[in-house]
Amino acid sequence: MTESAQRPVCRVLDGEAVWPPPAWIMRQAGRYLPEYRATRAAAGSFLTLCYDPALATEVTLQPIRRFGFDASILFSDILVVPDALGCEFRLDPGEGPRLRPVTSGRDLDRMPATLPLDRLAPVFEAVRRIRAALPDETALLGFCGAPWTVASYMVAGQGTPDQGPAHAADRQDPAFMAALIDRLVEASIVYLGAQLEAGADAVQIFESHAGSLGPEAFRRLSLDPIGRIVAGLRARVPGARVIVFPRGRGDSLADVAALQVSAVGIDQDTDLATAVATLPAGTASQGNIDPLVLIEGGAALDRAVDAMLAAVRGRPHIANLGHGITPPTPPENVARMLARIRAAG
Ligand code: 1CP
Repeated sequence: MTESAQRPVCRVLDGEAVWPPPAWIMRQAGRYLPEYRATRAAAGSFLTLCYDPALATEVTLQPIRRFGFDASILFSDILVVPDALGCEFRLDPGEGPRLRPVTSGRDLDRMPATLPLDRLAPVFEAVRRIRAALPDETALLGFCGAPWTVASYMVAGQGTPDQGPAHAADRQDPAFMAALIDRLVEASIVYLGAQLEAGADAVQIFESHAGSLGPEAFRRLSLDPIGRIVAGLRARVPGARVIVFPRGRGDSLADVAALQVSAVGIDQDTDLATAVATLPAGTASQGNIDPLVLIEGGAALDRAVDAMLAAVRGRPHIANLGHGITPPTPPENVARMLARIRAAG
């Protein structure tokens, strides 16, 4: 049995410049894969996939079997946390996620004070099963959404282009927004801690909607709460490896690194060489190939891979996209990208 610390992704997260860099891609289990679409159709609903340990294990392993990525990410969603808090997450065909909105202190009072872990037991069971089924050298990543990103869905009851409803709630009732964020900080510590205890090697915190926050709000609603999650998690699970992905915040990566994270995720709108120069030597980077170039494939993809490799040579890096893979991506382009990374001399 390989020790967790020997898995290449873990070595990078522990600060080692592994070469060629290990690779996985965000949303690697998903609609671009015919086997995912088939399993989802048979399951009937997205939430069944999330809450049935056998099905969650199956779809998590599909991209590992097909491509042999260096990391596997638990198949679930950031919105299972609000679901467990009573917000009734739904994803109907052809629509985005829907939740029962939480817009006031009174709504918060109706929510359980602490995250009901029994409701999420199938997720932890999936983590145990995935770890048991994975190749020894493949790392297993757990995840959650950062408080601001999750709060933006909870306040609106759905996805929004600019997180307008959450910004309005923060302006009109900052005490409510602070209390909602605090609740999510506590829930995230407990949730990620349980994923690590079930066998995840590391966790990623997705701050997908960091880009719409101004500097003051970014510090208050994103950086500070994420910092409290990292510290709280390490108090519970010493040495916990944490990747933070502050999408749209290429200007603030050093501030994110200062939260003592293991790695900072970098989106495709950020110049990789410039970004990594702002990180401490021991803080790993992750990213940042453009998902659109992965759709295109061919020579354009080869150039993007080479540019990524050139920007991170000599430092701890995990090869990835700058955001999630999208449904029109030909799976053979993923294989081409991985082969080129692995051939890097
Ligand atoms: O089959 C389908 O139609 C479901 C599409 C889908 C999938 C495949 C959703 C609904 N969630 C997921 C899985 C998922 N979501 C994973 C699985 C692991 C993997 O990466 O393979 C992860 C990590 C997430 C995380 C997630 N969910 C984020 C953060 C990352 C990101 O992409 O920015 C966000 C913002 C969500 C919310 C969500 N869930 C689903 C969708 C389509 C969305 C975004 C919708 C929106 O904002 O309108």
